[in-house]
Amino acid sequence: MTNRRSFLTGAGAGITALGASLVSRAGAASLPEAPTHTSSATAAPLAPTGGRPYNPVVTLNGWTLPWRMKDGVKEFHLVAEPVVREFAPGMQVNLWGYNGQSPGPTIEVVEGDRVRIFVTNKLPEHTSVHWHGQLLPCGMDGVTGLTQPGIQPGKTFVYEFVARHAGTFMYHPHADEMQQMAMGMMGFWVTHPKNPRQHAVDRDYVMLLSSYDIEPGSYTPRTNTMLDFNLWTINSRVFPGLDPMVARLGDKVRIRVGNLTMTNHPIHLHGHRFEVAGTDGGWVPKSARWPEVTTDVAVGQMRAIEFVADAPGDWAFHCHKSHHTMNAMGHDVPTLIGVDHRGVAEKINKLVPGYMVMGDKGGSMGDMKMPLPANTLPMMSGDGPFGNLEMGGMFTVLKVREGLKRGDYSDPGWYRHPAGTVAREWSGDGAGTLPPAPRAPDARPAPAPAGQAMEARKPGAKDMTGHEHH
Ligand SMILES: [Cu+2]
Repeated sequence: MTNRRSFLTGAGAGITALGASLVSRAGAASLPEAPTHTSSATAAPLAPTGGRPYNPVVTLNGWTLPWRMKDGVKEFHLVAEPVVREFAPGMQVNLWGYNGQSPGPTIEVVEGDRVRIFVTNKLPEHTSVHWHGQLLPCGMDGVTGLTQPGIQPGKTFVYEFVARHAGTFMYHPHADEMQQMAMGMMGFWVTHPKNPRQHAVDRDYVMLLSSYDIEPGSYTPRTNTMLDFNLWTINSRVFPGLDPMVARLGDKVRIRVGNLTMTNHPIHLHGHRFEVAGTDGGWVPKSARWPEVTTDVAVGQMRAIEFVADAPGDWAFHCHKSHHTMNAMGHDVPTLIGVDHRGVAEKINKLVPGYMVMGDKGGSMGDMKMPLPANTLPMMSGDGPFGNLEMGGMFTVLKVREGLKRGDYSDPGWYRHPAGTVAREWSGDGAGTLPPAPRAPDARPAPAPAGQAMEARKPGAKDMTGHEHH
């Protein structure tokens, strides 16, 4: 398998065949190999090696699972196991995933394919795989206790069904779900149309949204967290660890997003209008699509957006919840904008040399270089061509360039703006001699002068002058 794959970076490093070592000799004779992948680089699209032709997708900072064809059935082998995932350079996390990665490898098949998936459990507890969105026999739905017993540690189960309709899907455990998904167990699934010209695009990116609660300086998510996650990831990576999505000027681009976090994500793209072309149930008829620049992806949903990359540049692509584009932070802190700390800081500095006032001018960390615990990331970071991007989490960049080669996904570097097209400091008449900004008004009531009692009035009550208030 390894020699068929080429990588944007890493040249195939990180793939090893586990296959036979996993199972008994008798089992090995019938089990397909289970390739693993430990690099967090974006793998090149995996061209089909048999069966009906299709246009393969690109899993951002991920990869696609190779298969073998046996008697007309596409056979895959997933191994549920503990993995180490680099969220961004400087932060490694202990997760659970499939075949060496979280998320697991993307599975790509064609409408009408008969698919057989072997699932080997190398976790310390039972698991199962639910094929989210597929129309399949009930007993293949992967719900522990309802449609099958859990797959015990060391055991291999086999699922088999026909991929009945084209579209965007996911897979994840339906066993001890809160823990297993909080540890990163999930993967993407694309069923391509029978006719490769139908719904054809030039570039087709896929990503899963997941979230983690990892105390700064530690390596393993807290899996009992219900809502208060502190790392919001695309394919278990955070900015600046996410690769850019690259497109050639004029390319038709699809981005498929699946949400397996515990909250919704309004996904926003700059500089372009897109249409939601696919949902959980399949393709949206052309007459029912409408233009958007942000689309909300609710919990458990998939959305496929499509647009023509008609604007050269480096365009932000991100979740619009601003705390989802930051990395881990202590957030039990008051808002200090407008508070005058000067006297306080001087006093504290006598006791604690080096004390730094934070937040009185806003939250920007742009100029601060604070010591961080080991294995964590700055809250807002990422160097851009104009300085610190002050972003983290669910953020990456769509890079649209003229004259790229078809199928070239390598990072073209930062956009070179045509002269006179970049916002700049105004230096006309009067610049530098502006009056100081007025102080912002304060919503709190002025304190009552000493010795004078405060009067409270109820709406509708008569005041001392006899007028009625409304
Ligand atoms: Cu979000």
